[in-house]
Amino acid sequence: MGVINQNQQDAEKLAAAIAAVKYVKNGDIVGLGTGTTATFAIKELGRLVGEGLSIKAVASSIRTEELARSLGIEVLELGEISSVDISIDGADEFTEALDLIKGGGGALFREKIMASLSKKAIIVTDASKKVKKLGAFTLPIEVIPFAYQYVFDQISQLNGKGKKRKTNNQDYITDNGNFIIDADFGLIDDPKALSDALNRIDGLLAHGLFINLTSRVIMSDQSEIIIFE
Ligand code: ABF
Repeated sequence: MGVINQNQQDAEKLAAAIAAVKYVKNGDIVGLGTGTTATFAIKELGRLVGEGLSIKAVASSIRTEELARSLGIEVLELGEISSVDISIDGADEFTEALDLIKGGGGALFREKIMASLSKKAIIVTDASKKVKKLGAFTLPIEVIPFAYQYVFDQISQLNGKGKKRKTNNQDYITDNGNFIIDADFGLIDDPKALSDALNRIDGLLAHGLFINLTSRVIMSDQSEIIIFE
């Protein structure tokens, strides 16, 4: 991607993030997502906290937690919270039905728990993430290491072409100490059916299909903010 396109995309991410942060109210427990778009929202929240906004947060990854604390945002333990007022997170793909693929950044399990706890789960994106059908982006699947081969084979039986995620030739390890399989299912006709089938595999901790977990997608397209809900 050229520099101009990158700048354009960053401007879109920032605009979507600022639009989403406007929904945060004083006293809210806010779920903080992971990724470059969510980072714009976290920085904006940090700025508002500096101006007196009073919120507490939960974080969907260790890097997000560190960033939030560095900006003066109080972060609570995700595992000790029963409900999140509003969460703001990114996505890798979304459809107008508000089905998502998430997990390109590797934080899908905590992101899914956070979305499940959220009264209002807002997704922030630039226009490049909107698709008619999910699946051009390979589906991230978090797997407990000793179940790796079993889960890999089960994914193959569902016609998914899996690949273990690597960084610098080493196995990618999630914040939870697990592997990720990026699985290519082609374009997905029935995301709910695939999600249900994956949920039945023992040892598969979480997959990146988010179905019925999103209240609203705020997409910035050039200078326009478009809301899907
Ligand atoms: C998280 O970060 C993920 O679920 C998704 O994989 C990724 C999106 O990142 P970005 O905003 O950098 O495109 O939200």
